[in-house]
Parts: sequence; structure tokens; C-alpha cells
Amino acid sequence: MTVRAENGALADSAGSAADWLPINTIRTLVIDAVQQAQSGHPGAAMALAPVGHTLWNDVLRYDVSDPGWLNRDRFVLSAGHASMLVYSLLHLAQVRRSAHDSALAVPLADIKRFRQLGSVCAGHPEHGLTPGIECTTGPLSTGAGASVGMAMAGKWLASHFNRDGFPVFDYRVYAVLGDGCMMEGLGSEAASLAGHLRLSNLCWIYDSNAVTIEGPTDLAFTEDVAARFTAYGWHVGFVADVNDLAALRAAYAAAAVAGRPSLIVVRSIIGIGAPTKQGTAAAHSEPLGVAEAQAAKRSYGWPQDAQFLVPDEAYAAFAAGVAARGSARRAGWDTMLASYRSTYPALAAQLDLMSAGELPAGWDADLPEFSPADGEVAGRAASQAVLNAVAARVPWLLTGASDLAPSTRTRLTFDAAGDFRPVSYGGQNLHFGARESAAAAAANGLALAGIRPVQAGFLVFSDFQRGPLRLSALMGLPVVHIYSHDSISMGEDGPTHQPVEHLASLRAMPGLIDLRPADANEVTAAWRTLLPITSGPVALVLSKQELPVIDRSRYASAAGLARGGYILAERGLDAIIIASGSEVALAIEAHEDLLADGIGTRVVSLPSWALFARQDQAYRDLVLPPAVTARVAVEQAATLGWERWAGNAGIIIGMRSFGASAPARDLRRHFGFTAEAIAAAVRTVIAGRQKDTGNEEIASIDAAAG
Ligand SMILES: Cc1ncc(C[n+]2csc(CCOP(=O)(O)OP(=O)(O)O)c2C)c(N)n1
Ligand SMILES: [Mg+2]
Repeated sequence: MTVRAENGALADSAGSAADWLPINTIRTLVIDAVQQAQSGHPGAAMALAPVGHTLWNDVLRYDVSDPGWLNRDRFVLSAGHASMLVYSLLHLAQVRRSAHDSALAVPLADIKRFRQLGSVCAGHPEHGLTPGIECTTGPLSTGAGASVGMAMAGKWLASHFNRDGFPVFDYRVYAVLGDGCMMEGLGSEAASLAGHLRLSNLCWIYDSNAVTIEGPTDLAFTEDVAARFTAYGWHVGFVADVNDLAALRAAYAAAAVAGRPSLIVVRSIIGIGAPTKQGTAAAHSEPLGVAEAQAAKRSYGWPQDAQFLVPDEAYAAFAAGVAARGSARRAGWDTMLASYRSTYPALAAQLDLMSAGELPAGWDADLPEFSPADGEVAGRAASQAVLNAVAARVPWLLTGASDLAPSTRTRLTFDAAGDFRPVSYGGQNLHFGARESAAAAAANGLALAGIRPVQAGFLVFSDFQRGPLRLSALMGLPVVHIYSHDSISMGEDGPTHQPVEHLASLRAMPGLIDLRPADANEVTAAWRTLLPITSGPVALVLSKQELPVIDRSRYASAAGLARGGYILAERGLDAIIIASGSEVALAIEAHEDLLADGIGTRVVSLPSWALFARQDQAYRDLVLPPAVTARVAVEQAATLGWERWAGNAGIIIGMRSFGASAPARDLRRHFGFTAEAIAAAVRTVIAGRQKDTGNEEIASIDAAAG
């Protein structure tokens, strides 16, 4: 059908009727979906419709029949609250679910069920739920941070895979940010990093509408954003009115040739066309209401009572725009790739493995094994040896720390490793600088582009990464988060640097796999276990201090780590001692001391609660028999949650306060992490079972005193 499609109130704006019809279709879909849901954020999505239309139909290189195409341009809506914008675009472009499933990624029926259970149109865009959503967004600026990782990945992939005449990777990354994204610290870190790296394939579009939730931005945000980005080394373009389509198109064109990341500052009016709400915070997250919605539609020259109206011409505009350009581009790429495959078969094989999320055969062929004769080895040092062995065989494994590679021991030192630097992007060593938040967000973007990213820092500073870390779990991305300096035993730097509550907090996160290996061989087993996991992130928690290498000829093999928890030592079942990480060696010492006194204990190494919880009940009962309630759990971390394994009658030796600044040995004595304290606790639980007086708090005081 045909509707009148003029720009109404926007009479002075450039662009033809052929442009305004799809733009007004987007605006009215946004209005109707939010109105129907009685929930959502109409204003920014309405205002950004011209950006969506021009970017998709004039610029984006995107195959609508395959949203997973490796070399597609990426569109990330960092201002995720404006989700109806991207749902409208995916619908109008008729993007399919995948190359193998031609159903629509976003059917109109789901737009009509915006924000309802089972709809692909969730409140905020969710990667994995909705095909075509590149990244889960909503926490402000985290999507922008991920876009930096996608652009970094683009540079690395091009450097590694492209050959003369074979531009396998030359995709560009576009992200849309609002005032909120611009205010957040993570966005500043990410922009600083992108500027340093001269990521010419990155373009951020800033919806500068001077309104946020509380009101006009002059309440809290008056800086010169353009000057800030210029200082970061970005190219900055301006569009004075988002409805000036010619200016938008010129800005995209300038960004494409800027040779560095680009910011396009676009002035807009939030909720444009809604007579009383436009330009105010009321348009941010309130349904417009019937009268206001009708008036807005009239201002667009739209039938005021039409609901979810998509004129054929709107589909046609996207078919002639993004779809036609994308399919031609894709066909050319497929042809090029076919001859790449015959010219560079080894690289093509790598490409296939990487994009399937697989690892090269023999990737773990020469992982180091450690013996007690090697002396004591710190968790972080063992990990460095293993990481180097793995990375040498998996070229697309990139690793970087937040200025802590020498401390986290995450530097790749083999000859071919190299550094990822501006203009020479082929290295496997990334440098995030002291930017933990951006590092974790960028790692998400790297993973979304097929890279296996490893990002590292101190466990205590995982707090700085909470937002993006959470998104890595929510999206199920295979990011390896290495957290070293894993306890008060990091010592003299004191309580500001000593993690206490962090393990409990990481373990509370659905989908994140915790791994705190006990010794060097458990570190090797940890890498062997974690790298094939592609369904979600792993937190590999490592000691700063040296740890004894457990004698595996006397005790069980470290291969048990794969099940999360395993019986390490067993000389009777008077009690069970459960420990993780650095405390496992203490548990063994206590076990031996108790044996000399005729008390037979089992030591359970529990490096991963998440992996252990995934085992069947029979295995868990085998390791922790329900009948054996005399249990002592020991870990240099907050006790929260340990009741799950220690049981009501058990004693938990853990941290109930922050640490202190002192040498590690003194701290361990002070806080009760000694073999003697563990042995005393075992005696108490055994006696307590007879006297039936199990009490965690009292018992732990006893234990500390012992
Ligand atoms: C990290 C984070 N903090 C707070 C919020 C809640 N929030 C959602 S949108 C927004 C700011 C809205 O301002 P802007 O980005 O300018 O969006 P607009 O009102 O222009 O649509 C805030 C604070 C959030 N989503 N993420
Ligand atoms: Mg705003």
C-alpha cells in the first residue's frame, strides 16, 4: 500500500520522499511497539530513524540472508534502551535467522510483542536471543567498549588472513551512543584505547540530544565531547540536524577515509514529532500515550490511526539498499574466498577452525607437566608456561593485561608472538593499558568476532570489570579472564589489593566458570579443560605466591580438575577437608599430621564450584558422601557460600574481614590459614559430631585459636 510520506514538521530537512517513507515507518513502529507494551524507550529510537535508514541503506555492507557472514559490517546499538530502532531495522531489512534458516530474524509479530516473554524483541538487545544483534547492550557504554574489541579483531584478522588481492577481512564497525554512553567511564577508556590504536575501521555515532533521564544534560554534563575525542586522536564530524540526510551521508563518507576512529556528533530532538514530549526527558522512557502518538504520526504525514503499518515501499527501500548492496558484496567475497582457499589452503583451514570455534589438532600436545622436584611454582608462573604453549599453536588466541602483564605473567614470549600495535596489528600480545573496564568490554568484542581473547588483571580489580564480565556470561562468550594475586597471600600491598569477597561474587554469576587451581599441574589441567569450553567465560584465579607441586605419585592426578572437584588424598573418612587453590597444600599437610595421630581424612580439591555443580549427583556424593558430615572447608576468601560444601555441621576457615598489610606468611598465621588450624578444626568437627554442637562461628574462632 501507499501512504503519504512527507517529512511534515521537518519541512526544511534534506532527503527525498523515498527516504522519509522508511524513516517514518521506523518511527511509527517504535511508537506503536512501546505504546502496545506500555513500556520501553521511544524517544531516541524515533529521533535516530534517519541514522538507521541512511547507515543501513547507503553504507552498511551486510548480507541480510546471513547475519553471521564473517566480513559483515557491524552495527552495535550501545544505547541499548533504544532497542526498537535495531529491531525495526532488522525487520525492514528482512534479515534472516541464519544462512541455514530463512525465517525472519525479527518478525512483525514479535515487534507487536515487544518486551513480552518469548519475543525476540527483548527490552534491551540480546545477542544470541535475536539473530542480527551483534552484542548485548543496555549497560551504557559497554556496547561501545565491545565495538572497540570488534574493531581490534578486524585489524588483527586482516593482518593475519589477508593477502594481496584477498581482502578476507575489511569490515567496519559502527556503534550508536547516547549522552549516557558518553558520560560513562568505560566509554572514555575504550575511546582512549581506540584512539591510541588508530582503529580506522571504527565509527561511533553520538546521538547528542541534550536529554537524559533526569532532564536536560546541563544538569550534569557540559563538557566539550568533540574536543575530548579530538584529544584522543579521533576524527570528529558534526551533523547539526539528524534529519539532514545529506549531512549524515557526508559524515559517513568522511569517517570512512579518516584513517583513524571517527566520532560523528549528531544533534537530534528526542521524541521528535510528539508535540508536548519532544525534546524533553518525558520522551526517554514513557509510552507516548494515544493522543501524543496520533499527533506524532500526523506530523510525519502518517495515518494517525494506523498501527504497526509497514508500507511495501519501506521494505522495497531496504531491499534496494542494504539487501542489494550486501548480496552483491557477499557474492564477490564468496568468489574471492573460493580462490583464497586454493591459493592459501593452510590459512583457509585456520579460518574454518576459528570460525567454527574449534582448536587446531594437537593444540594441547606439549603442555608442561610439573614435578615436585621442580621446586615451588606460583600459579601465575605455571599459567604463563601453559599459555605460551597453547598460544603458539592457536594463532587467534590473543592475550592482554591491563598494564599488568609482568605481574599476571600473561605475556607471550615465543618468537612469532609479537605485539598488537597501531598500524602493525598482527601480534598476539595486546596492551589494554590500565583500563580494566574497557579491557573486559573489548574482550567481549574480540570474542564476538571469533578471536579467543585472554584478558588479565589482579583478582581484586575484577570489580572494575563487573559490567562487561557480566555481559560475557550473559552472552555466553568464550573469554578467559585471568585473575592473579588471588588472596590475602599477595601480601604487603595490603587490604586495598587483597581480594576477599571476589571469589564469592564471581561464583554467584550464572554461566561464569570459576577455576582456582591448587598447584602447577592443576594449572595445566585448568587450561586443558577451559580452552575447549566455548559456551561461556572462565575466571582463572591464580596465586601470586609460589606453591608446592603436589606429589601426584602419592596423591590423585590433577586430571580430576576437569570435574570441578575430586578426591585428592584418602586415608580414611573420619572427616573431609575441602580446599581450593593455595589452601590445598595446607590441607594435605593437615591430613598427614592427623594421620600420624590416627585420624583418617579425605582431602578434596575443589578448584571449580561451577564445574563440580555440573557433575551428576552420584559423582558429587562419591566425592562428598552425605553421610560424612564432619567437614572442614578452607579457602583464603570470604566464607559466603561455603556452607554448600561444608554442610551445617562443618567448619569453614575463611576470611571474615578485610586483610592487612604484612608479609604473606604472617597474614596466613594471623588469619588462621595453617595446617595446625586445619587439623584443630578437623578434631573439633569430629568431636562436634559426637556432641552435636556444630556451629560455624564458634568453631571457626576455635579453629583460629588452635
Ligand atoms: C551503566 C548504566 N547506568 C544507568 C543506566 C540507566 N539508564 C538508561 S538510559 C540512561 C541515560 C539516558 O540518556 P541518553 O543516553 O542520553 O539516552 P536518551 O535519553 O537520549 O534516550 C540511563 C542513566 C544504564 N542503562 N546503564
Ligand atoms: Mg540523550
